[in-house]
Amino acid sequence: MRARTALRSWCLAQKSGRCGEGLCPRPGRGRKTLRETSRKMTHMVIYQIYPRSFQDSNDDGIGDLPGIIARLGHIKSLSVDMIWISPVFKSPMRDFGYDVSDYRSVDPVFGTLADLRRLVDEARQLGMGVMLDMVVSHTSDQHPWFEASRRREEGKEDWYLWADALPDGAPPNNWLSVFGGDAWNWDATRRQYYFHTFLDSQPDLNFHHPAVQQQVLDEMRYWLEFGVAGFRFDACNHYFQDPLLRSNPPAPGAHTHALHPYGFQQHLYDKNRPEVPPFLARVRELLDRYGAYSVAEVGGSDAIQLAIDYVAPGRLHSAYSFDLLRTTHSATYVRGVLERLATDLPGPGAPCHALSNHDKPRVATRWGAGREPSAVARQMLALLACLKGTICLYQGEELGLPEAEVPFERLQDPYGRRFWPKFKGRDGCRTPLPWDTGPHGGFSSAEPWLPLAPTHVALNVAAQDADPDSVLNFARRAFALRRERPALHAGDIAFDTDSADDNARGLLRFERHAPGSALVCLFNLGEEALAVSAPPADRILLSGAVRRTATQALLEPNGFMIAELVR
Ligand SMILES: [Ca+2]
Repeated sequence: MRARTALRSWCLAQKSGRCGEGLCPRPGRGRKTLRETSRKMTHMVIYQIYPRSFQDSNDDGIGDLPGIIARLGHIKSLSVDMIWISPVFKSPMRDFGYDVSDYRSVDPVFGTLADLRRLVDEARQLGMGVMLDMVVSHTSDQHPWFEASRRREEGKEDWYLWADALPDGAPPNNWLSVFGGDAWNWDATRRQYYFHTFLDSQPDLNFHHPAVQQQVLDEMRYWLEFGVAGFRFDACNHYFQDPLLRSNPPAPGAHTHALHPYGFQQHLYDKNRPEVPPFLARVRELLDRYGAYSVAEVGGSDAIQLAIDYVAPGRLHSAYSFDLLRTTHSATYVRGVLERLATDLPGPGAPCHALSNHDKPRVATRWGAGREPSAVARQMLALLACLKGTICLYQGEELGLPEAEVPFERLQDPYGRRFWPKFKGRDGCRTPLPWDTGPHGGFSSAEPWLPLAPTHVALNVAAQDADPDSVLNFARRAFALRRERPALHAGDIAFDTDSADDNARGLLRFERHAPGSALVCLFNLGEEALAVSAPPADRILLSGAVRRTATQALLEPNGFMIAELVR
């Protein structure tokens, strides 16, 4: 029933020329194309761009929209369906765009609305959609809505979470900020505290207010009319807080290992609230009018369950947790995450898998155990290419970039500056991309906002493009294989029920099945070489770090093999 509703809505969008999904190879060919698109929404390949560090076009040391346009061919070469751009809205950049002061304009550092228009159009011509990063859990404190609210302007008094001080002047409860310290900041104008999950310059919107919900939906509608293909929803599980402002209970034992006191609490009341899913249903209703796509970011403990809730029927298309973005990567652990998603998320929504992003250390280092980053990267790219659901590739992952070391004096991330050196922040995965051997790796002729990592220079795109055996060309082959093989992009996933021993040895093994086709996918995530039975050579579709004997294949650490299954 839902698919039929979406079908009609999408066709209406086509008729009115408002189709913004950007994937239709022949706009106007209606229903068949929609069915193909709807199916594809369960297995997208998304490429995430952190625009400040992708490509600078005007030599101010900061990446921008014209820079992205100039490099669309690079993205297209990776069989990408969707481009997710981290925020380019107007912002004072306290959190580098994740603090929006105007949702309907492009920050001048990134370019103009016309540049974004051209990016959307040119990406669409290449068969790719452009997704914007909707950061609506909070705004910048420079957003006119917050300025009106702190003045108690009629109608906007309650658009944010305001609370009186306790008689002794303390904040109303024990809620803390993810970025450290109290989550309550005193506003001298209004003589009240306001709540902020992140920086004190990022006040949280009060989603309990009907006008706030409507306004947020209107901001989305603006961009859907503009023609974007969908949204990534930042901090999706932080939209609502307990209206009674109850204090969180302690998390037993966490005070011995959590980075800072935010981790000492069970976050029962300041996030993950039950009002989120009904709001997401309203979002989905809007998205379906435009055939638009959605991915939620879900953090915190048991984020997998939240992700499952957020992509239940009638809610969002997809969601990613941070469960594969942690340091832990044993075969037993990875299997547990994948199997739970496969079992508990039956569809029509799909999980989104990311191994790297702009918030976490690059996987080639994080899961590398000190090994050669390019070997780790190849295995991780092959793993991504084999996963059921949507996959998300972060800029530079296709080059096998290791995490960059950024010295404290060049650190930009406020989160890292606060907890240095125990926690070095997020700049190590945000450094500029190396494009060639020119100044600053061809990123910019000016000193970049973050330094280009010396370890990245030799891994530049031009050099890898010219080398058939490079990580980049491997990534192109891996994602082309995923696109060509229905078992890999749309098939079912199956794990052996009796493979716990294999998992304990470090072997992650699963099968992908589509009508008439079955593939086996093997990854050695352990520290020792592992022997597996060898399929005939002509059945192997992709492999790396494998030694063959007559009857066996030896998977070295970081070894992998994708082969047609012989029954
Ligand atoms: Ca620039």
